[in-house]
Amino acid sequence: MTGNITFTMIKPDAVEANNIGPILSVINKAGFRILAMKYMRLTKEQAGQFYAVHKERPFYGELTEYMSSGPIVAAVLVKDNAVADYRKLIGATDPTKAEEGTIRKMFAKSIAANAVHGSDSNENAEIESNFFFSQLERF
Ligand code: 3AN
Repeated sequence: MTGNITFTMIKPDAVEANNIGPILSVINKAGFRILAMKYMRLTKEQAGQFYAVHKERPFYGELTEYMSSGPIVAAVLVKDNAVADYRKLIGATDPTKAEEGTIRKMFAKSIAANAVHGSDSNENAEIESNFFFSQLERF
């Protein structure tokens, strides 16, 4: 394996809109390799654990409610400079501010239902990947 890892989720709004395939296609075409992947639904408690860094933010309740409202796809991606390149590919948190061609511009519905998650640092990419995947689930 060469390159760095980042962690992503395809969020409930994008799953509901049948956009798993189109989003994975954009990810692969941008040069990311899928190291691990699963389709699952988080409980509200698990979503709360995952987003614990945002506990004090006013949108924490809404965020954990939303992230547990339906199934998600969780995946670990590999590429050189994975974290920064993936943040660029997904675009701004607020889809109205996301650049043309980014995943959020193409698929996100709102700032809360913004289609995908992407790690914001190498350290968080490790923590988030370890939250979802064991070594036996990485290829
Ligand atoms: P990003 O996902 O771009 O790293 P963060 O880390 O600031 O953005 O926020 C984490 C998640 O919290 C976002 N993906 C979004 O779903 C949600 N979120 C962020 N800001 C808001 C907001 N103002 N209102 C509702 N949800 C928000």
